[in-house]
Amino acid sequence: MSDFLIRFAHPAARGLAALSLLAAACAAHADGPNMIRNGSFELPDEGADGLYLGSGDDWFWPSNGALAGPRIIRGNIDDGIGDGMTYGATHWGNQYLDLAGESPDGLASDQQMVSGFVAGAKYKFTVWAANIDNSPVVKLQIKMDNAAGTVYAKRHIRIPTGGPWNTKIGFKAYSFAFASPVTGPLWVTLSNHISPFTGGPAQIAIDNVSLVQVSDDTPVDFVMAPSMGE
Ligand SMILES: [Ca+2]
Repeated sequence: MSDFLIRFAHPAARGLAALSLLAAACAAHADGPNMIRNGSFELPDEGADGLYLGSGDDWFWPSNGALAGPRIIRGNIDDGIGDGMTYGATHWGNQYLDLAGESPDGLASDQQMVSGFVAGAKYKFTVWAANIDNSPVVKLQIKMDNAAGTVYAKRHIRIPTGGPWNTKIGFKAYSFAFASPVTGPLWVTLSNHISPFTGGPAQIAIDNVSLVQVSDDTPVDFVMAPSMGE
C-alpha cells in the first residue's frame, strides 16, 4: 500500500500551511467526541519523569512477537546517548507514547479497541508524531482490523527526521478520513515500522491521538477494503 496521503506542516510553519494545520486540528475535534480513550497517554500517571515500559491505560501491548514494547515517557528526559540532549517535552500534558525500534524484530506496537463505529459513517483519525531520535528512515504504521483478523486499513506514514529538541518536541499532525466498513468495534494499532531497517535507534513519539465522527459530506482519503493477514 502506498505511503501516507497527507502531511501537515510543523506548528512553527507560517502561511497557508499553518492555517491548514489549524483547520485540520480544529476539525479533528469539532465534529464529534474523541472515540480514542487516553489518547494523550496521561494514564497511568507515572508520577516522576522517566521512561516506563507499558502501553498506557486503555491501550494494549499486542503479542506480535516483537522484543520491544510500547513505552510511556514522562517529562523531558535525556536521550541516553551522552550528547547532553533531551528529547523535549510534549505539548499535551506530561506524558507521551514512545514506540521504539532498535532491531528488526523489536518494533514496538500499541493498540486499542475502538467501539461505536457505524457502517457508512465518516470518521477522521489524527495522530501527532515525531521522530525523536533523528533516525534517517522511520515509518509509523496505522492498522485497523477486527477481532477476526480482517484488515480494513494499513497506512504507512514516513516520519521526517527531527529531534532531540531539548525544549518542545516537534510533533506534526497526520490525519486521514474514511468511511467505516463496519458497525461495531475496530482495533486501531500503531506500530514502529522501519523499512528498510537501517540500524541504530528509531523512536517514534506519539501524542494527542483522536478519532472522531465527521459529517457525511467529508471527502474520504481512501476506501477501506477488507483483506486477511498481517
Ligand atoms: Ca500527553
